[in-house]
Amino acid sequence: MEEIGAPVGRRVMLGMIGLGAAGVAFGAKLQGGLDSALSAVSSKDPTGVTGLLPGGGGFRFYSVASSIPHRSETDYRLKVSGLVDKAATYRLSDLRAMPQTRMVRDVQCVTGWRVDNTPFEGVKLSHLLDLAGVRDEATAVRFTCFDGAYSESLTLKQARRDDVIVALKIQGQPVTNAHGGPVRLYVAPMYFYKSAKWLSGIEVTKGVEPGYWEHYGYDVDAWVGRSNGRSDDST
Ligand SMILES: Nc1nc2c(c(=O)[nH]1)N[C@H]1C(S)=C(S)[C@@H](COP(=O)(O)O)O[C@H]1N2
Ligand SMILES: [Mo]
Repeated sequence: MEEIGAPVGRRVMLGMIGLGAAGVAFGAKLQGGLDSALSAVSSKDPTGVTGLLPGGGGFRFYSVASSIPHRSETDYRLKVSGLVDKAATYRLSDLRAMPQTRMVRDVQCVTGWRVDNTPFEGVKLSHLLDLAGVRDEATAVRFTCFDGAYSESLTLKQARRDDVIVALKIQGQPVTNAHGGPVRLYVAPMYFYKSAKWLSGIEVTKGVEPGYWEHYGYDVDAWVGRSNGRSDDST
């Protein structure tokens, strides 16, 4: 088993360099478009892209897109498709009517910042997969976002874990627009880059398709380690 908390490997370092470059590019555009809550971008931040949000509960803001995409409560849609028997498109009200799971876990970004004991609430991804009826030939799930830029993926086994949810609330409040609202993914046992913001698509696929940062060298299997409430093995 790989050691947890070991120094970041070469591939992760490459990923961080990629993050820095993208962050600077975004940082420049950030000044123009975003609301005042986001203008407090920290110049000390090595990535250049993060800022502590006032009232953000210790969260920083990340986006690879050049502006914050927005969907109103009524416009929002989540499409479940791919290798399933029953593809479906859900509204926010549909998701709210499903069984809700609450869990309190640590948020850990691969660049180092963390927010301890953060309550997340939403629908288990496994519930949505069960409703869709996953076909035998499928082995993975791909997530797409309405920012039109980001994507992530998990193996089906990872996706079916109890601590992977389609989150509607963070810290007891609806997920804010900046943090990926109205709906984002939360993959508790993995680094936060797996937790796709502005979730708009869940596609069941034949194999794992590496996500956005994984093209820059981040690990596809992004386990944080046993420190985050995970006591089983990492497969
Ligand atoms: N759509 C989208 N999701 C994303 C990202 C992104 O750039 N776009 N960044 C990821 C990374 S690296 C982190 S640390 C978290 C940051 O979430 P926050 O902005 O709510 O703190 O979102 C993850 N999900
Ligand atoms: Mo991150």
